[in-house]
Amino acid sequence: MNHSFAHKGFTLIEMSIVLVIVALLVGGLLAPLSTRKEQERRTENVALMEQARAALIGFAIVNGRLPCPDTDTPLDGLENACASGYTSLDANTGALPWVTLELDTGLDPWGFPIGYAVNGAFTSTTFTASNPFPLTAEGSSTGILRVFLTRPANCADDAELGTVAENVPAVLWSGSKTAYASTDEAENTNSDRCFVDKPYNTTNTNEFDDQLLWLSPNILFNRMVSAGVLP
Ligand SMILES: [Ca+2]
Ligand SMILES: [Ca+2]
Ligand SMILES: [Ca+2]
Repeated sequence: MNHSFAHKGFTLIEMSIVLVIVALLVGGLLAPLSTRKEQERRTENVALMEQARAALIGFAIVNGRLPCPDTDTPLDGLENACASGYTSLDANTGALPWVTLELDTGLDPWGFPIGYAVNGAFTSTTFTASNPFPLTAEGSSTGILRVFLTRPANCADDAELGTVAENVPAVLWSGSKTAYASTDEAENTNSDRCFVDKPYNTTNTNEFDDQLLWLSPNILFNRMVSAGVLP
């Protein structure tokens, strides 16, 4: 009796094996799905920031200057006043002034505000012969926004190696999905004039998923000259 009964259904061991196989299959399918979803967000984020960068150039052509960051709490999307010159390593950092730029949103695909830093020299309302467009601001040391491959030992040191970009008028960045505690990501949230941009990395203690874009002073200069808004 017992013998034939045992073969009418699954034994506990058989059930366990089936459950393990199902769990493995579902897990194997879900992992690539979440990876793909994350990659979609990253692609969408770059498109958002590229749109913001284009809006910055348009704003500069119309107004003869770049906007200042939004620094209100809570953010209202409108630029706040920023310093035109620099006396320290502090930068004009805050959030993208998306309302001032007439953009749909100032949030990245993870729901966090897109960061925006601007060199105050480019927020001057009028560039004249005595106040020229600061294409060659390199060397004045303070106030110039710079992007590095890894966190510089000294943000003030112009001789730091691994410079990706220097003398950029504006930097846009997103912390993306995770606010990692890596030192390179910390460089992007400490409100000074130095930033880090490097390849996506999920290795423990060296994580980096921030996304950055910056405005080339040469492209901005070229577009403003083409539009006839520089002296
Ligand atoms: Ca504001
Ligand atoms: Ca991050
Ligand atoms: Ca920094």
